[in-house]
Amino acid sequence: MGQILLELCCGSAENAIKAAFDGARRNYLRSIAKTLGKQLLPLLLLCLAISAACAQEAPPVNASPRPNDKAKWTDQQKAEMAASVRQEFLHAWNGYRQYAWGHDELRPLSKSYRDWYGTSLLMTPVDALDTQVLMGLKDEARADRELIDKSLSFDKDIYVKNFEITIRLLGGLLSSYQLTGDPRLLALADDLGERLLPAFNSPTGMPYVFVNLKTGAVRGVESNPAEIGSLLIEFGTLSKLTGKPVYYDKAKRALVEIYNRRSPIGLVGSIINVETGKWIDPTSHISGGIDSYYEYLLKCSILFHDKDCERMWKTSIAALNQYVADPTPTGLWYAQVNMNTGARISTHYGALDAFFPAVLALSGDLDRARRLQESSYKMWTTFGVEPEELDYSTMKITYPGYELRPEIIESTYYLYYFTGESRYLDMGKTFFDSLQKYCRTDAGYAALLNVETKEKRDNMESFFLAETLKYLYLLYAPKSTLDLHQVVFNTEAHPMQRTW
Ligand code: DMJ
Repeated sequence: MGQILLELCCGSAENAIKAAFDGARRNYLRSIAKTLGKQLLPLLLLCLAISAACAQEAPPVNASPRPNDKAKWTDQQKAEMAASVRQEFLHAWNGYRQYAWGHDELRPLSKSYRDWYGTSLLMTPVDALDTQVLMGLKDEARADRELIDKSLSFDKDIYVKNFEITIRLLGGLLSSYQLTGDPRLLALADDLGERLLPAFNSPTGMPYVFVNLKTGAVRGVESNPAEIGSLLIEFGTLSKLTGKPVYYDKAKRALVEIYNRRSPIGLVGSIINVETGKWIDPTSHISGGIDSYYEYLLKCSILFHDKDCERMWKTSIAALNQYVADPTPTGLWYAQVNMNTGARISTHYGALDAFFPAVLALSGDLDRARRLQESSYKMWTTFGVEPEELDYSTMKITYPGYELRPEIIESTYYLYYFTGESRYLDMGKTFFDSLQKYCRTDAGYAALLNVETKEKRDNMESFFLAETLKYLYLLYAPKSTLDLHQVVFNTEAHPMQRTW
């Protein structure tokens, strides 16, 4: 009985102490005690005492920031922000059109282009198309679709990264198909899906890193949970839209296989061999290399009503919050720990980790989502732009670049959607102002080599148009532009609709 009480009361020490000192709650407890009789009172008092003891042992935690809705945004102000973001999207797209048309990416400083595999797969046009549709850029979307129809071919003797091609191209083709109804986009997605399938032919079912689009040959046995477990939104949607179960089955098996190799405390590591199924690096975290594995567990449970995914998500988030979450006196962060013991390895957090408040918010955990978003915001405002990574115990930068990443803005969008608090509109403005101030060039937008010196890098990743500016636009656009209750975004911000 004592043990049950202890677990009951220590389950959430923060909530317990809040409740214990909350007046309304006290009255509620009093009325229960009155109703149920005096025998229960000692039990309840014991419970409160244990709660308080547990809370004292827990590390101090910043109180959840409360909404600062004094300076509410008017519809007019939001519309103006959305229009400005749309304008900047056009600026970047026009740079691509002028200097990189038909290629994968714009080089915004040298005003040239880059192709990932020596030949173009139209990464930027495919990644950017649904943003154009959502922004109502009809002429741009039409020209983009014509380019894709005329020049995109996957019949190429090149080894491509299964994960990147899936989230950017397969995801982009599918969401644009759903938004436009253009059957050519679905046909391209189906062709691409068939060519990627051989990647899954490993002894474990976990995909190889690279697959040759023409021959189906594979290579790359050392992979990670994100690249193995973030394929089901795209392959699953393709499966539903084409009626071919093989796509769903292969991607789902990969996700389950990586989950099945979690440690006894429920965590996954950083690197695994897809042939032997043995972990090579047991470091667990929520950052790049693992991040979207967690995201897809939750999102696939929503998009496909997949009960296995729901169960796997619940087990995983409990382990993450028990061992990886780090509620410090300066705020909530997520650290690096050993997947088998939970022992802390380092205290790094960065631009990629900043996706997690979005996932927490989507899961209904607004308290942690808010707190973690405050930490991400601190990471951004400390330097004027967020670094790729810092050590949150010292706030010293460990990787100084900024790749025009979207995650912090993605989380801002989710938090605004679920709370309606104007704090998140304010945050979005901070990000937009910094982007314009430090990353804008006359040909588009450039990554930063160093967020302290603000020196630029000759790179504009396709996700800047697919994600960063899309989430920023949706933050201020009317809700009717896209209702988050009707779609699930893949990890490249391509919205999938459940039409089946
Ligand atoms: C994108 O390609 C995706 O969001 C991926 O999940 C992580 N990295 C980039 C953006 O930072």
